[in-house]
Amino acid sequence: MLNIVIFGAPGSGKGTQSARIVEKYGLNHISTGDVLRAEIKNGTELGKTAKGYIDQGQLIPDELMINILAHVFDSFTESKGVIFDGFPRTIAQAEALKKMLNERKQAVSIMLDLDVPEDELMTRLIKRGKESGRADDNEETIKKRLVVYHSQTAPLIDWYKSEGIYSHIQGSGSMDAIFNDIVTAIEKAAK
Ligand code: B4P
Repeated sequence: MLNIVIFGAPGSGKGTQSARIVEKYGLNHISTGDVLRAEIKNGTELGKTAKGYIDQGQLIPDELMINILAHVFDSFTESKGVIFDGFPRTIAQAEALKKMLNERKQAVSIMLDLDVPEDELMTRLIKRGKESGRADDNEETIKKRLVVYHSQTAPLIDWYKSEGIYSHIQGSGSMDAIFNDIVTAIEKAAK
């Protein structure tokens, strides 16, 4: 099983690179952001709850996210492995992911940290907001998301370093060059 955590600040390219990884390695893909946006679109109770947090640039509560994750994970059959895109975003989520995989006799193989300078993140997300109309891609909310990233999510870098599966990826540059670096890191981890 090749289980990958793709990590980075908002707009670092997690979704973009996940699509390429899925295509190359035939993995299942869990994007917690996509799951939440689908719930919002369908007007479910979960979607209504999630919208309140997302529009404020906040994270959805851990317990809710962890339940969603286990539910999606268990829906995969005969999987070659899973790419976790946008999960975990807190230490509590990382611990829950480790426990969930342990219970299924699995583990995370590698954590890819897409590192992008903050001014570039802002430029990318404002552009995405204009193109997609995503409500959380406006300057005010992006600033809040970056604060949340630094306080709640970035501590995972040290957490995964201590697990021995951390891999730094330069996340600025061409999408192809970034993908090449990702493939090199995955192949090294899979040896
Ligand atoms: P996500 O949907 O995970 O989105 P993201 O972090 O904003 O973007 P991503 O890194 O995937 O960037 P992308 O590839 O699209 O989260 C949204 C919200 O959901 C969160 O703020 C939170 O509220 C909630 N949420 C999600 N997961 C949660 C969790 N586990 N716990 C609690 N809450 C959770 O790239 C961005 C843009 O840059 C795109 O337009 C792309 O085309 C462009 N781009 C990508 N790579 C580029 C490159 N190399 N050069 C130039 N542009 C590039």
